[in-house]
Amino acid sequence: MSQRTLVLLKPDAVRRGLVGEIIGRIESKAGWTLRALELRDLDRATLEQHYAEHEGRPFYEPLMEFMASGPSVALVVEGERVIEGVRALAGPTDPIAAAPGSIRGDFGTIVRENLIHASDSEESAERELKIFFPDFS
Ligand code: D4T
Repeated sequence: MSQRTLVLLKPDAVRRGLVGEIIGRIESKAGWTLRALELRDLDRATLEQHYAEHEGRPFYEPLMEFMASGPSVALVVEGERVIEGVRALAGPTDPIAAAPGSIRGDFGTIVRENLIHASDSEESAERELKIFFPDFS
């Protein structure tokens, strides 16, 4: 089942020069293709839409500040079961709990600075692709 997912390489990934490494892991999966890719500063309005479910939580404001602290890379990736697959490559939210071999497990230590976002369901992917790539069809 071919799908599309929204992937963000967060400001820590860009600052630390890990963009090539992370995109390389995604590109290496057979049959997955990059359909859009852009380095961009994420503005408050975009971040509010993206993280609406977390509004009011204690980590919300620090998360928003972090996500606006430098450019991110936004990508659309397409391929077989890519939604579940990129989440598996990323590993769980807490990088210390993430298995070695996963992106967060190999490179992260702090929950907030966990390097990558990837849509977690078909519904999320549809919603998030509209936020970040409204003109993409
Ligand atoms: P994203 O959405 O960025 O791909 O992360 P996850 O899907 O893995 O996790 P999430 O939605 O629960 O969290 C979104 C974002 O908030 C940061 N965060 C999360 C944080 O700083 N403190 C916390 O306690 C939690 C739960 C990390 C990712």
